Amino acid sequence: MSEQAGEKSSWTSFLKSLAGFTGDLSAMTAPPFILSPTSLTEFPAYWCERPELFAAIADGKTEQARALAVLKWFIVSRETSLFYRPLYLHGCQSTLKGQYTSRNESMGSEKKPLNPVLGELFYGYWPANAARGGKTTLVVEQVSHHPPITAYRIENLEKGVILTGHSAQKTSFSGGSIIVKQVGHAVLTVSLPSGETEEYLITLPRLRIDGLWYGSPYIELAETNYIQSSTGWLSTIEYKGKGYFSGKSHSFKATLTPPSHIHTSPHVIEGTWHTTSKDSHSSAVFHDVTSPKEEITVAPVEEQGEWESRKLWFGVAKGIREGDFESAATFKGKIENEQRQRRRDESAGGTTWELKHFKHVEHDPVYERLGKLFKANPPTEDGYVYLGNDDHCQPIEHRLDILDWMSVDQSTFLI
Ligand code: HCR
Repeated sequence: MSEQAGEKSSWTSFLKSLAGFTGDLSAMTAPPFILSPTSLTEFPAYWCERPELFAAIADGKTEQARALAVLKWFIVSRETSLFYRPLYLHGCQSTLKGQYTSRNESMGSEKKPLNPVLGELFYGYWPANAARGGKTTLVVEQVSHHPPITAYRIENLEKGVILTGHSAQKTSFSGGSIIVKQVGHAVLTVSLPSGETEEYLITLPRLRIDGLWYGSPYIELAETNYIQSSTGWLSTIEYKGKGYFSGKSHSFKATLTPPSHIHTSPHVIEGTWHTTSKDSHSSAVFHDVTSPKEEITVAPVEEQGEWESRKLWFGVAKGIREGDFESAATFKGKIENEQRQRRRDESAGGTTWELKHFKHVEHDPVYERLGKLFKANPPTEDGYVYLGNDDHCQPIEHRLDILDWMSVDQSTFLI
């Protein structure tokens, strides 16, 4: 059988195995040519490929300006309002473009990322510069294996902007597409010069993996997600594919509405999230498909610890990149066996794996408090509190402030 025919038949069997499937897609065996050499623990870096936009949230002079800056960082390719010219001058694309279309650009189609092991870590940073102020750091930890849950923390402490979140996925197969419900949320905090802290609850959109029948899967975002500010400003972001608002793939419409005591017309921003958008408060459209994103800086593999993603998966990733799938499978098998043994040892010894940077809490009070304002569904979610515990960590006083703000019992962390 030719290589192409072989790929076609293994893809067809994969599709057949998907029919009627619900659950954890990451655990499913996929044909080699659809495998990505990158672990899912690296994905939170997509939140910050435009570190200027992340930092610029702190520069907004009003509640409205900051809410718009958060929305811009989250989605908008380029701002059109004169009010936001300074941000536009930095040149930018959206976090969504990185998260959902970058594999198509770099690898030809969406791929299946490596399924992280419990305790896997990914660290990196974007260096300080004049435009973005301080260094922006990223700490990621795989906090659960079954189901896979990834917790992350992004900080630009000089600017006082921090993002803490976790992400899991529930997948099902329907109408020829894979439907992925993102479980989890993120909380962005901005420390204001007044000493107050502004919070933003960010929920996550659903995604659909289309193009399966053609063997070239790609992501389309669906339904709605919200960014609720503690100041009352709310962004509602609706996603549609071809044939709806603009008849284009990756279309969205974001509406930023003021709190009830402010009487101003909402901002309505429409466009396609991987290219451009337009704000109803002005009429200009900007394009920004050429501006280069900034890759995260990561320590060389030789300097990484054994739990760090690129070190842990080195052999597997090399095999996938070089098309040597036998060697990739051997290395993968070794990691999986080692993990199984670890779990057996833990249950024999009556112990459980201890997380390094995060602590699980049954209820995230920020989700519950801000979620009420837009009737979040579900009304409550669990969360992961950041503990620090490494070179990237902040002074203990700051972390205690956060625990206090999250109404978490501090004594738990002071043992
Ligand atoms: C669904 C997905 C794993 C999860 C990935 C998530 C949802 C992870 C959190 C990020 O913030 C955003 C994100 C982006 C990815 O698009 C999404 C992945 C796309 C494919 C992958 C499946 C488990 C693999 C499916 C296999 C296919 C390609 C047939």
